Amino acid sequence: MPNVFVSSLSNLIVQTKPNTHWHILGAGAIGSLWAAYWQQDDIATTLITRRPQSPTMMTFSSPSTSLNIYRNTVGAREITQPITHLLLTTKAQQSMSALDSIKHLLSDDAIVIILQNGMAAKKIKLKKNQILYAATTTDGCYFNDEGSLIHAGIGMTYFGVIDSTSADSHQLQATHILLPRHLNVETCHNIEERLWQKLAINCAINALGVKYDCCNGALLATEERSLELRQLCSEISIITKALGLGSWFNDIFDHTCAVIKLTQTNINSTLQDIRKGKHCEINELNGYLCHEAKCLAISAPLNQALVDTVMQLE
Ligand code: KPL
Repeated sequence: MPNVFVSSLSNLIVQTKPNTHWHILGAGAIGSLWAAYWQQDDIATTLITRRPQSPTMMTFSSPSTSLNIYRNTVGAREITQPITHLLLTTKAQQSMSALDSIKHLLSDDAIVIILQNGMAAKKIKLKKNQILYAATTTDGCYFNDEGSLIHAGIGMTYFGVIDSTSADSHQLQATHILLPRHLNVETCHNIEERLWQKLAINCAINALGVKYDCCNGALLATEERSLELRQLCSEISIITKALGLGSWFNDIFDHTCAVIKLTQTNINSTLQDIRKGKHCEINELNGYLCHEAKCLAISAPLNQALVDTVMQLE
């Protein structure tokens, strides 16, 4: 009865609080959010960043709590102990180089979770006994002007094994119990499809938001824009269906409208990057989709035009 064994083992681990130390590569809002929730569970965390700062206290608020958290950032060169548990939350285009900078520090049986937009997790190769998970989230969080961390939109995170040969479902459950208890995290047996769902929504919203320099809600504000969004969604649907993805991808326009209604006032993450003069994720979003379309000999003129528009602005 392996399941019973695993579930009682899980309880034991929860009760005795495993002595896990999570390193988080990428000290932006989402990495800091996970660090804050782990601290609530008394789990040690270290944020790895290119520009480490002296340890500080900062305020963290969510709809149900407000507390002071300890913020500990280090540069990769300062790490001397092996990294056994790693959460990677960098921008998609930085994931490979970020991971390369700490790969030599990963223990031989390290657990690595990639939580970011896009499909970069598929390109990552680890050693035989290291386990790679991918995750996708609808949590919304940001640093306000005073530098406090705000968990504004309580969402859902799914995580699963990207390469099904690298871990079994017992390992998935065993990792699940190590994740922050007060975040909504669920295991997922088809994480690639979940990542594609998020990618499809990002391909539909983000570049169009940049084109019109507007918040998400404004993409449905006129009939013309709504029609443009509908046509874009139908192009995304043709490509994703050709990739063999499931029935969710028949109604990308409806799913996108639902997300837009929930996030009406959001400035999407690509537009935020463009406004801040930063390198954005367009190549990992619509660019990646165009690449997949090309491999299938499908044309993707609407997505390609958006990639070109955003690249010019960048
Ligand atoms: O994920 C997002 C993003 O901004 O990148 C959406 C869902 C579009 C919300 O703004």
